[in-house]
Order: sequence, then C-alpha cells, then structure tokens
Amino acid sequence: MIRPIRLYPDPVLRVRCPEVEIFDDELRRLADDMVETMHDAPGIGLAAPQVGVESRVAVVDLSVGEDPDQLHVLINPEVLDREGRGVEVEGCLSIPGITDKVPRSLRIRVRARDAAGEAFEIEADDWLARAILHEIDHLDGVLFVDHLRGLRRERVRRQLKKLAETRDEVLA
Ligand code: K1U
Ligand code: ZN
Repeated sequence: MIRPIRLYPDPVLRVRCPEVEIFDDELRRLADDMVETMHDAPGIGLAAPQVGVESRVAVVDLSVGEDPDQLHVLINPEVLDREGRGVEVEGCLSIPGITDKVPRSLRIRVRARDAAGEAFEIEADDWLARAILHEIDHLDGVLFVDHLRGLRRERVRRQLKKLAETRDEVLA
C-alpha cells in the first residue's frame, strides 16, 4: 500500500525515532509499504517518519525498483565506520522543490537488522553511502538542510519559510 509522504514542516520529521523491538507482521507490512511508496514517489530512499511512523526503519534502492538486489531494508541501522568526504546535490521527498550540495562521508560500514530481525553488516560507498546516511539522519529527526552552512543555509531558510507558508495555505 502506498502511504502519504509527510512534508516539511510536519513535526514527525523532527522526532528522534526509537529502536524497533518487535519484529512482527506489522513491521513487515510497514517495510513493504515503504518500499512501494519509495518506488512510486519515485525516490532512492525513504525513512519511517516520512510516512508518519516513529520507528527506526529505512529503505534504500538506488535502482528505483529496477534491480531487486539493490533493495536494502535497514532496521535499527548504526554506522560503525566512516571514511572520506564528498559533496553532492541532494533532494528530499519531504522537502519538495529544494535541493542543495551536502557534504557526507564517502564510505561507511553499517550494522542493521532485516525485517525478520537478523543482524547484518553492509559496506557502502558513493551514492549508496549517501542515501543510507540521508535515511539514518531522518531516523534522528535531521534533514539534509541542517547540514548547510553560511549563505546556502540562509537561502534554504528562506525557501523553507515559503514552503511552510504554502503548506499552511493548503491546509487552511
Ligand atoms: O529520504 C528521502 O527523502 C528520499 C530521497 C533520498 C536521497 C536523495 C538524494 C541523496 C540522498 C538521499 C530521494 O530519493 S529524493 C529523489 C531522488 O533523489 C531520485 C528520484 C528518482 C531517481 C533518482 C533519484
Ligand atoms: Zn529525505
């Protein structure tokens, strides 16, 4: 089932989500729905708070549904190691119309659990590392715009203010 994507400034996007403790059918349904929602958007990642669920569940698929081997369901993900630094332009499905250059680690090692509760580790670099880090940020209530500094931060602050006003008009 495709779930509605929560948009900035929805407060759920600022929650530090608690860990998943129960690996049951409800969790597997959430993960399945997140994959369907990410592919439909389309996006290369999605985190549970973006569909209104305060839980440490993220999905990433750089192939956007083209290659099942590239789909990663990450529950309670933790970064164990990080290396390097790279800057690329990012967007966010919860902040439509705003993109900017974000610095992130280039290579990471992550431990997570799958939907059955099995622990695994994954090594990722370049865009996979970036997408995973973007999604882990969501689980901590952090948005890509929070990484911007100086003039970029000021510009994005104005863009976000406009976006929030537009949302207020739509919801009024
Ligand atoms: O979490 C999200 O908001 C999804 C976001 C993930 C992301 C984008 C860029 C860098 C890191 C993480 C998106 O998927 S935005 C859409 C997007 O990047 C995309 C969509 C279709 C094809 C290719 C990329
Ligand atoms: Zn995002």
